[in-house]
Amino acid sequence: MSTIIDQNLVARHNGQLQANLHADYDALAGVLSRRGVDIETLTVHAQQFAVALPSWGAGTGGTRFARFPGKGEPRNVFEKLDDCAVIHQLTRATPGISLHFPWDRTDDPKALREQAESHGLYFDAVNSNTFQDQQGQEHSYKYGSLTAQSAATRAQAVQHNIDCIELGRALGSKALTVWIGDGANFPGQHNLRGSLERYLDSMRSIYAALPDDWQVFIEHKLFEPAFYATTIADWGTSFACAQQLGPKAKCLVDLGHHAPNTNIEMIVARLAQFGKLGGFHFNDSKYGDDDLDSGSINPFQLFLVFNELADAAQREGASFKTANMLDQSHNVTDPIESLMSSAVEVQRAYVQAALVDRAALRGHQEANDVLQAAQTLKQAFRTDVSPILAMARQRSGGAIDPVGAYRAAGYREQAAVARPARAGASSSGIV
Ligand code: LRH
Ligand code: MN
Repeated sequence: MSTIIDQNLVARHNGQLQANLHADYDALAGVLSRRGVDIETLTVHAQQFAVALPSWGAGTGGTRFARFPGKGEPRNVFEKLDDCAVIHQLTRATPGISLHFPWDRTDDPKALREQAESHGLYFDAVNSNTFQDQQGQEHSYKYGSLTAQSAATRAQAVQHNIDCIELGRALGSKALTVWIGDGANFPGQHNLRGSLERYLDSMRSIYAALPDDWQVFIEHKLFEPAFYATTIADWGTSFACAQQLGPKAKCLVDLGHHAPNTNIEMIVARLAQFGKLGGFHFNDSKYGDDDLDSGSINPFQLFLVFNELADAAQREGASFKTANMLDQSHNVTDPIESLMSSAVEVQRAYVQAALVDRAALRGHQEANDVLQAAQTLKQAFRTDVSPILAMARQRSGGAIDPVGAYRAAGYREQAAVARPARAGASSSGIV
């Protein structure tokens, strides 16, 4: 596997941190063994963790007001891939990349696949885009895409999704994520039932085009860009549609797509119970779809989501799998640093959830010992598993301190030289 950053530099950087890591690791091993937990089991568990990177997160993001590009912005999908390779080289937790079409369209998927495989990377779910109009596009999506009144517009949107499946197949992907912004801004603008009937009709055509070993993920979102009624606004609508479509249709939970204070871990438990939990777009938010770094605002919620995944895995065994992806917008940080620290925060929640004493928890629940039940969860969340995450990275050939090693390597400065900034004022929009 070829690496982008000099692996000797990473080894030297690890060398400076080795002794402290081992001291912290041994101390934590002591704490956990008093709880009857073998730290080595958790470190192996951590090494098995993987979360896919959003290609669109490799560049600086923005809002409708403005986007302030950083230095050395990736200018095409191949440079986004290089940046993702750096993130995986240092965290060893992000082997998958989720592409977005047409933002990542390429005429040479073979070369893209070869570049990815040369860095030990693969392509996770691909994302279609019928929430923007492309140059020369015949029918506008201003009034909707898969739910548009115009049959020609719907057909165009369906065909785009089928094209995404074809491109995804050439790249080795096994799933399509369909998020549409379709909806209404005014009561009366839409017949609410009619728009969902048209959605299902369009999705049936997309479903029919799925290869046997593929899945389609329906991504719900409460609002934005529609501000009165979004066609796929919540997990209930997404679930009902996935049921209607068939076994290859599952629901994708983007953590930022809910009203404030929504109990997202309960949505996860419900979708898992009914066999329709397909995957996640991890991020964090305080108000709306803020697309902030995972675990940066509400790490306890992230832990509770993984606690539900651990419960489902205990019930269903190794066959229980979800497609885990990040979906974030990095407006004021170096995207590579944010994606590295976010992948580590999601991995942290995954390991903390494995620390939950599930037998004790069930005992307290069955005995209605409310406080002990709550404390059993909190004990796992309060446990600082950083030494386990760092040891897992080091044993997998990564960096004990990914951001430290990245900065020491001067990758961003080199990219700024190799990728001269495009002149012109700052634009707006998420990418
Ligand atoms: C919609 C969304 C969706 C992507 C887009 C970049 O808000 O979460 O997953 O297609 O962001
Ligand atoms: Mn998303």
